[in-house]
Amino acid sequence: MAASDAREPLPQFPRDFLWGVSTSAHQIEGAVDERGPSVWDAFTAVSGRVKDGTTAAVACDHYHRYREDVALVGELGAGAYRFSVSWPRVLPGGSGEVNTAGLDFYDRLVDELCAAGVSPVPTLFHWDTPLALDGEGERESGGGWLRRDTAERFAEYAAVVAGRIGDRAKKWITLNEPAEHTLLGHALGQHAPGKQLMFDALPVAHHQLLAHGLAVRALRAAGVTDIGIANSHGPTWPASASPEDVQAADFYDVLLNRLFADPLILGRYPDFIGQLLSATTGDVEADLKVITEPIDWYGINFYQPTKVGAPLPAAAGPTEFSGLTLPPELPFSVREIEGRAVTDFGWPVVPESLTELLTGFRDRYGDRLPPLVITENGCSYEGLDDQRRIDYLDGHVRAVHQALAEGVDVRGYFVWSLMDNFEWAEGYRQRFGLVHVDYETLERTPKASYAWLREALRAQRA
Ligand code: IFM
Repeated sequence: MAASDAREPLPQFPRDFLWGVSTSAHQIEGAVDERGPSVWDAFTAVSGRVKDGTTAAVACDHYHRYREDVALVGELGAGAYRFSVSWPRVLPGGSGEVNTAGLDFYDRLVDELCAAGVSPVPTLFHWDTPLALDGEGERESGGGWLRRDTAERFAEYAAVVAGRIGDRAKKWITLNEPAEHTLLGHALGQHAPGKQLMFDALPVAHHQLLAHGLAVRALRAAGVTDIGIANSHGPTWPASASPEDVQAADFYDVLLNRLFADPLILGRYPDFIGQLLSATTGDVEADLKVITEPIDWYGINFYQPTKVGAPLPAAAGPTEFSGLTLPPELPFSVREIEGRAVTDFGWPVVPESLTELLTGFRDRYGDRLPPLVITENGCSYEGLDDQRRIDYLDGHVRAVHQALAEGVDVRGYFVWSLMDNFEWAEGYRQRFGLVHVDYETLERTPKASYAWLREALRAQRA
């Protein structure tokens, strides 16, 4: 008997708990010639930026194979499918003229999901900013999300998409992981658009938050009533009790856990962030009124906790963390969490830290905290008989249940990802899917974890 067969059945969740699977446009759609270019197309065209030298030009070819993929979601028994809409597919120039064929694609996708009994959950932005908005000539000097009016263009785009699929898609997400897009894409330059602005990247965070608030208004004006945002979070553990390590961990906690959550939930930035922003961007206080436009729930993408210590001596050089290269001038250093299994990405597997995160959010934000939804959780492992993915998911689902038992209002859980896909700067090296994709033939093959989840969801419905 395989180890997974012997495990205890998962505890029963509330009947209306939402179970889903997630993907994003740039990572799966392909069909690059049938949309406008995004910052990711420009970024991946430069040799050396993606570790295996690939691009997402074809990816999983989901644009042409979406029926097969929706059938896989339906057979899995998931109640919801979280996908992202490609802004440059809908508006190739970022604003203005709509690409009707692109909008038609999402229309067909939503119809197909509804016919399969799966709720469509669109995310409006998952990092693929139209290149036209970023501005080739402005790479270092202020295009894209460094510009305030990108937030206004985003709200116009939100209205266009909601006008077409808002009648059938009920649950919406404005942005995915704006922290990663700010820090990896604009501060460190290891994601698109490849800007290395360090702390001068902060306006990118503010403009994404402003875009979120304006999009919430646009969605509500289009009749959408169920809106959230997906932010990545994880407990931050100081490497020791020394004041230097605690201070460094606090700093990291602000960047990962509070930079976006505080303004969204409390209507204010963490202290030093607010001061830095006021010096570089417009009327922050007025914008915060837009940013705190009420949302119906708050999405958390969770993968791992992080142990953080004081910066290492500069002579130690750059350090590797989660596939990133961290420069020594950062005011913190990431340390190894010892004694835990790691995924193929090297990420430590610590399921109980998800309970810690969720109860910590409840403690930090109290009555101001909207209901929570786990909008992403998953792991990269090779192989079709992926018992380690089953272990990971089993442990994390139990951790969510424990948070429920401790009184945290969690309403849903989405696995990242339905299928293997283009994992950004890693290329196709990290496989996060419940379904294996052969990138030569594009054949889809459900893994052992898919069968496990199908049975788990069946048991939840029983
Ligand atoms: O693949 C990504 C996704 O696009 C955003 N959240 C984390 C995932 C795994 O790295």
